[in-house]
Amino acid sequence: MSEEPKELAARAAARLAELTGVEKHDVALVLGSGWAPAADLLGETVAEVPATEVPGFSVSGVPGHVGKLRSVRIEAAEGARHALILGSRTHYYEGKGVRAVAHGVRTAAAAGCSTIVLTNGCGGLNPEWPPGTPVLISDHINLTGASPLEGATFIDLTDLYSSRLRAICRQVQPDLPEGVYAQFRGPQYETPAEVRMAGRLGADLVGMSTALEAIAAREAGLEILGVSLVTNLAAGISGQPLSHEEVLAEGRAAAQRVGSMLAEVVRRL
Ligand code: 8IG
Repeated sequence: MSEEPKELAARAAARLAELTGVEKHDVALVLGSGWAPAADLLGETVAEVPATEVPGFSVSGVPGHVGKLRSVRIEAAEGARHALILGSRTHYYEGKGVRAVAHGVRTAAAAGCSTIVLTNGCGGLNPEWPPGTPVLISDHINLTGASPLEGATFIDLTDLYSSRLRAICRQVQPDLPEGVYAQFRGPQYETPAEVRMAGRLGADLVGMSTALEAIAAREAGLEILGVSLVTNLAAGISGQPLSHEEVLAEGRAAAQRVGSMLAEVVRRL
């Protein structure tokens, strides 16, 4: 029988403490498509560890997803914060199962984090949000048909994306819009009809990662901040076809602005 997810996460956290020399982390950040450059703006890198040296992590097959775990020190008024940056995320569409998808989040909790910042690159449905617009996730619609939870785990998902943390973000950047994130399984982008469907269901953003991670994070007891970067207008919204290269380029351009905002948010947690 395979190892239980919590036990694997505990082993990963112990190895991470060993490799980084940081016994306890306070906040974890999962950096999605195009967000990697934001890591450099967060603070002082204390240690960088290839994800492959930590139990349960595997190499990502997606260009732009860096398979590194980084410990970053962020100076704040009340003392330093230790941020754990998860530069490698496993997507559900990779077919490695929901345990692999949730492992980073569970490791963050086992490493001592009480807060997790889930970022992603996504498609936007609102034509007034051009590529490069950061959007706070206010809620999600899980269209994957999957769950990271096993067994009769009837957890509550009210205020899943913490209104307290969203308010802190808006102290830092008052004009930040919020929206509902719909997770599709992927890896193909949506058809225009699927994007219209998502809009009618109440979605403002479409992506392939964050909903399943947020569910796992809530189960693990983490307070969750979700921030999407609109890297492209969703299919059919602009009439232009989607390209992964465009997505990466938008992320790089926006990383500067959004990275320093996130650092300031972490200082205020
Ligand atoms: I970056 O348009 C990125 N990720 N589902 N749709 C979905 N995921 C995405 C998109 C998009 N852009």
